[in-house]
Amino acid sequence: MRMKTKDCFAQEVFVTRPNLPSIGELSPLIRKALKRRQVTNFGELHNQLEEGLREALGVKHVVLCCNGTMGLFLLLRALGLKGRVITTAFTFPATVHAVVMAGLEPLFCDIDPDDYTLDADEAEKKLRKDVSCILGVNVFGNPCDIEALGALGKKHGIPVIYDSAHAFFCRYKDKIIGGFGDAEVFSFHATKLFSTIEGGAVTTNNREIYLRLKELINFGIHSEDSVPGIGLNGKLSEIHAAFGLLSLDRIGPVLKKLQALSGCYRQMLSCVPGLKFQKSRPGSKVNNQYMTVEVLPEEFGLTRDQLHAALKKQNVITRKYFYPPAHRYECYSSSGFARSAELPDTDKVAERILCLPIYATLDMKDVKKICGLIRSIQKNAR
Ligand code: T4K
Repeated sequence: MRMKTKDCFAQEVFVTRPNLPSIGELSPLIRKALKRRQVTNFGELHNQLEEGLREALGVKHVVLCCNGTMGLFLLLRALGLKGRVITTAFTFPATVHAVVMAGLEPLFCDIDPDDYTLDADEAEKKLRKDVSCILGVNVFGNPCDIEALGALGKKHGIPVIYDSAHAFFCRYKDKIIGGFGDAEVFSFHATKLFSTIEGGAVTTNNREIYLRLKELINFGIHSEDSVPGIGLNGKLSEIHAAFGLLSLDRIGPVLKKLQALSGCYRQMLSCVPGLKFQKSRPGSKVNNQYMTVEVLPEEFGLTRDQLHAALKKQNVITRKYFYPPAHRYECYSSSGFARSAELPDTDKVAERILCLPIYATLDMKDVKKICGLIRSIQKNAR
């Protein structure tokens, strides 16, 4: 399709860009760490960040770690699980790989086709004796059915944990995400609205889980003379913590900007036939870190892949998060848990989903231009 030159972007617009502090903001913190010569292993900035997050998320314990994947893996280990873990295949590879790496087997349940979170009814139907945990993903910041999953966990005496990689500062029933279930895991990667560049955290109100994790992220060491756990190096350095402290300071304006950009997308795209937005769970509040649309090919006139390619031609780099879904990964093609998975809604959403550019430094006029492009691509589709 031909597009007027003025409609195109001269430079690529990515799905996201990191929120970065200036060198002027960063250097006093880093200078202090260098002066102290304590640059990792639970230094002062690390401890300040843990304290700041405890307060911001209203949770008793925060364990900072080197990335969200390590947080997930070590949390699963800390829980001492065996057998199967009920989870979703509509997620980033980290979630399912962490389960498998922890020596556990995923038991996939389908997602709700409107909000993309784990279907709690299906989880209940699939729950069997060898299931030792439920791992929900608060996908694109939309909270799972926390009440239903919590009740299920309680009924069967198994822990319920959340991959909240996307859900920093999201809310469920007026409570901030971080203190739900037995524990939650955040990613603080550079692509996240709150970032330590690489990093993550496990949050919990359970002191036992906290104490076990604290050891596991430090090689399983309890004291100078005692190593009771098989742990790894999952620590967060002072340099990363410095980024986090500065990121925490500016969270309010970032959330406000993302909300405005998301509102603009929704307003300008709601009239386009064949585009469906993710539904939020009633009583929840998302952080708008992701701007997703589902492309319904019959009505839109093009498939998701065709829209993705058409936008790429105009320098708009969208992403197909999360395609392929985990039960379709090549690495699991010989695994029974993947081959036996029947997940029609997961497959359908994964085939149609597209993440549009959204980040705090994106101009509103660029969002309007992207919406204009999508509208004209759709109009010309037939
Ligand atoms: N659970 C869930 C549900 C997750 O989504 C994730 C991570 C995890 C667990 C694991 O958390 P971590 O272990 O990562 O803490 C990115 C992120 O790397 C990943 O953290 C995130 N989810 C996932 C959704 O997105 P990619 O492979 O898409 O990254 P990449 O390099 O293609 O970056 C996306 C775009 O961001 C680029 O097109 C350009 C922009 N970008 C990226 C980087 C790194 C920049 O502008 N600057 C940068 O420095 O995974």
